Amino acid sequence: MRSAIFLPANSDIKSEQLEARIMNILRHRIGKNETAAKEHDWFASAVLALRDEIIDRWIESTSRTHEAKGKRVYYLSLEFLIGRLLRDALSNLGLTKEMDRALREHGLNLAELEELEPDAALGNGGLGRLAACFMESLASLDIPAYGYGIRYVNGMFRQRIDDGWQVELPETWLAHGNPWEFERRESAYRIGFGGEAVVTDDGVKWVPAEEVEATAFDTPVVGWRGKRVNTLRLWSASALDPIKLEAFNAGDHVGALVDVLRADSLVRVLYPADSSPAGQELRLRQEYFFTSASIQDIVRRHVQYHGDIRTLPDKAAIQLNDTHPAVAVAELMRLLIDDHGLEFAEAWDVTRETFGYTNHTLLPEALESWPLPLFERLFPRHMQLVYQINSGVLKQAREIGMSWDEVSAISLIDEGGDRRIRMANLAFAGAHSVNGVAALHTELMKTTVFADLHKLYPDKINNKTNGVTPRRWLQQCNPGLTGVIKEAIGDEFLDDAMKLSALNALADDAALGEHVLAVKRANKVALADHLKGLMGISLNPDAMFDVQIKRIHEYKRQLLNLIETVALYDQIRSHPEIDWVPRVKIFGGKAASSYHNAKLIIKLANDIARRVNSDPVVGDLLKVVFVPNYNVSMAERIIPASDLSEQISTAGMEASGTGNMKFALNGALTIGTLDGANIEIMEHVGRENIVIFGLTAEEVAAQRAGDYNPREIIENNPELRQAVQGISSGVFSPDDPKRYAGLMDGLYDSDWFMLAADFESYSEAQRDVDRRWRDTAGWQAAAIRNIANVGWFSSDRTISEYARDIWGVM
Ligand code: 26V
Repeated sequence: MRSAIFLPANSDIKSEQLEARIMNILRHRIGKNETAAKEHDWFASAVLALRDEIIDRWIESTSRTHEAKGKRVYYLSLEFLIGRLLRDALSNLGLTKEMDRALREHGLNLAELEELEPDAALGNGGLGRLAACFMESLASLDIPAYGYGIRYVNGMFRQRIDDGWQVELPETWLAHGNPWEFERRESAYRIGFGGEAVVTDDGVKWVPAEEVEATAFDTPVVGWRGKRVNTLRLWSASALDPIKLEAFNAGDHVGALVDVLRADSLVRVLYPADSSPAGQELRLRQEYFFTSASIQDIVRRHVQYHGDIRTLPDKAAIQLNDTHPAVAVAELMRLLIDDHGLEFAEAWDVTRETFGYTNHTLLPEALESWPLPLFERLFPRHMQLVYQINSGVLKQAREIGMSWDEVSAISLIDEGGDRRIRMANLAFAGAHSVNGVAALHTELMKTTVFADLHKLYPDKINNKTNGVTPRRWLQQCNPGLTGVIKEAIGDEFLDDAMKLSALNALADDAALGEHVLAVKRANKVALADHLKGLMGISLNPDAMFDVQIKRIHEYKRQLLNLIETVALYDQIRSHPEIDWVPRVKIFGGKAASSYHNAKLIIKLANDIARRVNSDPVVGDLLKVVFVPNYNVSMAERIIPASDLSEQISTAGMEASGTGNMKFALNGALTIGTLDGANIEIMEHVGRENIVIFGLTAEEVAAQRAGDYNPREIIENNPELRQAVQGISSGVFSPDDPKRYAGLMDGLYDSDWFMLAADFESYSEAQRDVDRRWRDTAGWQAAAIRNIANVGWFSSDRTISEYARDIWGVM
C-alpha cells in the first residue's frame, strides 16, 4: 500500500481566500484593475488562482513518489483530447461552489467564464479522448504517471460548414495564451534527423545531419478529490540556432530564419494529410520528435533517481498508444546500447520488459508502415537496430518451424513491392504486452492481423476493454442527473462507479423515472437553446433526440443512418396521418481533410436537413441537424441531452467505441451492432435494455468471402431502393443532381461496409425503438438500468487492469 498523506480532500480554501487570490493575480500577474479587466483577464486570473491550489498538491504528489522510489507509468500518445480543464479541476478539487461565489462578488458568472476556455483539441477522436480519460483516472487512482505528447500550436482543425460542405480552419486555441501550462526550459533535449551511423572506438554513434530542440510544457492533471496531481508533458520544438546571422546580414532575411520555421512546422498541426510524400515525412518526423524527447526524459529521470539503467523496467512502465510512438522501441535500444553501453541482448530484455503496446484499429489502411528508404534516410542508426531486432525475431520464428508465409508476415519489414517498415510488428516484438481495447477486438487481433505474431508470442495479447471517466462524463457534464442519483442511492457512486448498480432496485420506481425524465428534458431544452443560438434552428424538446456523433468514416456508417432517415421521411410524407414518434436526428463529426467520401456524407446530411426541415408536411415529426465543429465541449452538451445513441458500425470494424459508454452512462438507450464494446455493454445492461441489430462480425466476414450481392438486396427492398434512388437521382441535391450518384453506385457495386445487408434489420430496430418510446415508463426503466449497469465502463476499472496486468504498479 502507498502512504496516504493526502491534502484534505475538499480543501479548506474559502471563497473569500479564492477571491482575494483572484484579485491579487488580476493586479500583479495580469497587470489590470477591475475596471480595465476584460473577460479573458478574469478567466486567466481564475485559472491562475486555482492553479496555485493545484501546484501545492502537484509538488506533494511528485515528492511522495520520489521518496517512495516508486514505479511510474508513462503514457506516450500522439493525441490527448483533453478539452476544457477549468470545470474538471474545480470539480475534482471540490471548489466549484467556492469559485462560483468568489466570482459573483464581482458580478461574474462561472458558467459564462467556463465558455471562454478554448477546447484543447489535441486529438482526432476516440484514441485521443481515451488518453485524456486515462490521465484523469491515473491521477484519481493515485498512480504516478506522465502523459507525453506534442504541444500542437493549432491541433485539430476547426470545422465550419459552408453551404453544407466541411471547411477546415486552423484552431487557434493558444491565441489568448494558456494559463494551465508551465514551460520547463530546463527540460530540453536535442532531437536528431538524418546523417549517418559512425563506427567509433566505443561502439556505433549516430551523427545526425539536423537537430531541433524539444522543450517541455507541463499541464497538471488533477485526480478525483485532488488525491494526486500528475503531469501531462507536451513537447514544443525550436531551432538550436534562432537566426543564421551571416545569412541575415547578407540580406537573406527570410532564409536566415528557415530553421525556426522548420522546427515550428513540426508542432503546428495534428495528423497533417499524409497522402503526399512531404506530408508523410512530416508525420514520421513528428512521431520521432516526441518519442525521442520522451524516452530521453524517462532515461534521464531514471538514471538521476535510480542510477543503474538496467533497473529501468522496475521503475518505469511505458505504454505505447497505438503505433504512433512505436519508434520508441528502436530509440530506447539506441540509448541503451550506444549511450549506456549495454549489450544488444541485455538491452532487448530491458526494452521488452519496459514497453506495452495498445492496438486501436484493425483497419489495414490505418496500420502504420513507413517506406524503408525514408526511414533509413531519417534514422540510419535506428534502421540498423531494426534489422538486428528483426533477424532475432525471424530466427525465433524459424526455430519453432513457422512456414515461409508465416515468417514473412511476422517480419518487421514488408518485402512486397516497395519495402516498408511495419510499425505494429515493431511494437509487438518490442513489448511484453499487446492489448486490444474490447473483447471482440482482442479476439480479432489474434485471428487476423496479428495471427502469426500471436503464434510466435502466444502470451502477449491481452484485452483491456476501454472506459471513460465518470467525473467528466457524468458528474461534470450532467450535474442534474448526478443530483438525482445522489438523492436515490447516496453518493458512494462518486468514488466507485460500480456502486451505480444500487439503481437497479429502483429501476421501476415511478418517482425516480420521473426525476430522470425531468433532468433529461431540461438537458434537451438547454441543448435546443444552444443550437438555436448557434444555427438558428428550433427543436422540439419532446421529440426523441437520436444522436450519432463521432468522426465521419464509412465504417461507422453515418450513411446507413442517413438512408434510413430518408426512408422514414418518405414514409412520413406518404402517411402523415400515422402517429409517428417525433424525432430529431442529430449528427456531428469531422472528416479527414483528404477523405472524399466522408466529406460527401457531411454534405449529404446537410442536404437532407435542408429539405426535410423545410417540408411543411413533416413539420415537427422529423428534424435533421448537423452540428458544426463537433468537439469535447459539444459532446458534453449533447450526450446528457440524448435519448438514443447510434452505435451502428459494420460488425468487426469498430475496435471499441467509447461514446457508446458515455451515452449509456447518461441514460440514453443504444441502437447498435454487435461490434466493439457494444457487445460488453449489452452483457452488462441486459439484452432487453439495448436495441441490437445487424450481422455479426463472423457473418460479415462470411458474406464478404462469399457471394454478397448488394444490388439484389437494394432492388428487392422497396424502402431501401426508393431511398437510395432518391438520393442518387438528386432529390436532395437539385442544384447538382449527380452529386451522390457515385456514392450510391458504390453501394450497388461493392458495399464493403454492408449497408444493404443491414438496412432492413436496422430499419426494423428503429421501429422497435419507436414502440419502446411510446411506453414512457418502460423507456425510463430501461434508461435507469443502463445507468445502473455501466459503472464497469469507468476508466478507473480499465486503468486498474492495466496497472495490475501490464504495468505492475498496483
Ligand atoms: C485512423 C486512420 C488514419 C488513416 C486513414 C483511416 C484511418 C482510420 C481509422 C483510424 C483510427 C486510428 C485509431 C483510433 O482512433 N482508434 C479508435 O480508438 C478508440 C480508443 O481505443 C476506439 O474506441 C475506437 O473504436 C477506435 O476507432
